[in-house]
Amino acid sequence: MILSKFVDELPIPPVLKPYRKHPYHTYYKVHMTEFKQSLHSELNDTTVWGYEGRYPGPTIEVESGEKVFVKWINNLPAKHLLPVDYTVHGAHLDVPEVRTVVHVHGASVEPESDGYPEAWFTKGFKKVGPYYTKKVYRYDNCMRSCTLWYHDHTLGITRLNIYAGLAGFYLVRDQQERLLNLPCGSYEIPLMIQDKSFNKDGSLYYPRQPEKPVPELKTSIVPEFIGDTILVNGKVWPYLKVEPRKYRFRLLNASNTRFYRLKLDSGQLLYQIGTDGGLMEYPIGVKEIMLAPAERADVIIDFTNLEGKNIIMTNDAPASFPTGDPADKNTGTVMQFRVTLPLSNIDTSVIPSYMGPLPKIKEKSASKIRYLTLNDNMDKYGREFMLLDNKQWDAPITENPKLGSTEIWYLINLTTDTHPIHVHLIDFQILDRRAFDVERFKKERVIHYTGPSIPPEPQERGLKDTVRANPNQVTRIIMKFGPYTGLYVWHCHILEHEDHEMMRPFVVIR
Ligand SMILES: [Cu+2]
Repeated sequence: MILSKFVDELPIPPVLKPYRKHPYHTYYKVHMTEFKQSLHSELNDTTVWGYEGRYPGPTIEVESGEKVFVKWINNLPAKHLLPVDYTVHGAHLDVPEVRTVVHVHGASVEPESDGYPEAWFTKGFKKVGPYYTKKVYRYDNCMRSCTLWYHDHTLGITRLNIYAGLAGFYLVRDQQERLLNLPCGSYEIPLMIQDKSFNKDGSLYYPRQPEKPVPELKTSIVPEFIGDTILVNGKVWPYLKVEPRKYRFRLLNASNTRFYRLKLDSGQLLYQIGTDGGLMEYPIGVKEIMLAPAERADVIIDFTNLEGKNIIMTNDAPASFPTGDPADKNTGTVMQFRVTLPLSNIDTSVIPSYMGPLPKIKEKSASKIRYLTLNDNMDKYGREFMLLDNKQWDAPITENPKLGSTEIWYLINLTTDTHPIHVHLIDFQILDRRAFDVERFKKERVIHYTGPSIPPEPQERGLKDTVRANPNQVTRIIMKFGPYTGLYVWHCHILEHEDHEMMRPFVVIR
């Protein structure tokens, strides 16, 4: 079933209103529920899960330094919307089927409020996971202005909870950003890009078995999920009417597995001004933007003098990445911009020539180097799965950085996939990527480089919390751990990998 393109208008999630606002803190309540929503006008309404009755959830906007408290409330039904595999870690039959815990991706928060995968809770907080500590999360928002997102992070069912709709934007603002005179108000729009597949009746399709089924299981996790339909802000192939002027878009890949290489079919440039962790030093004009799951790009698109034009945002990344099938005319199409609105005011916003300093972390400031492999392995059902440092989720903690210390992590990818590796709590900088001899490494456990050190791409030269670790390469990242101590996680953000052991705890120690 192929749906028509550009028949529905792009929805823009509303900004969430606080439950209470005090001079020194703000308090929100966010309910998770099941409901029906129209994802395309040719499709029956789809049962989804969402925050505050909508998918994607409302956008949470905070000021840098604002103390924010959020009570995340699970009002979901007891039965999951999607097929649960009870054999993956944390999802066994000894726990309730529907569990939630919320993580603000990219935020620096105390460990009790980070949404630890085993800190889950059920409806009414009736049952809670072993690491659950409290109902109301606290966010100090000590970051600079940046594009973050909140989403579910429950052990063993993250892929299903996010696919069901549990995701939304979380924007941090600050004075530095305001002084830049970027496009704002109705000219600043978040774009959450996802792929899904649908059954004929309009319900969400998520596979019950991999291509090579596991006969002894009714439901088995799949190694990847590749949808045949692209949605932006919860609408299939939407259009957006724009004025002939500059717009700022917060691009987010919130897909389970799919990567996007985004372009405009007009051939015009996208002006990237920010990465995962906020504004870059200088804007860069780029023809295409690569986004792995969970990566963000803050871009300005200039529609000036394009009155009457229709511009399509396209995607040409293969799925899975990088060796999977090429995008087709459906998955190669993301959304359409229609320059049909009259200019309501003179556009005085700018693409700044300089956004502000972003000091590089020096390699010699690192006190610890960690060599961490990305492996594939086989589980007891004969399913291929991916591991970090060849260890499963339950293995003893091995990454234990000291508070305030700087570390360099060598991500040594021995698999054939690109894995978007996400580290909680901190932002990092990418040092370089370098080709190496994988077979020799497997035999001798020594890195033999086969190519020169490749600096990060221009679009990655900013603060990052998710990095593409490509096959046959060592990807090096550098970061300073703090300001909190305690238990966090790092993981692959391909959700099917994350749920199937490609996640590890780490602890920041005093
Ligand atoms: Cu992965």
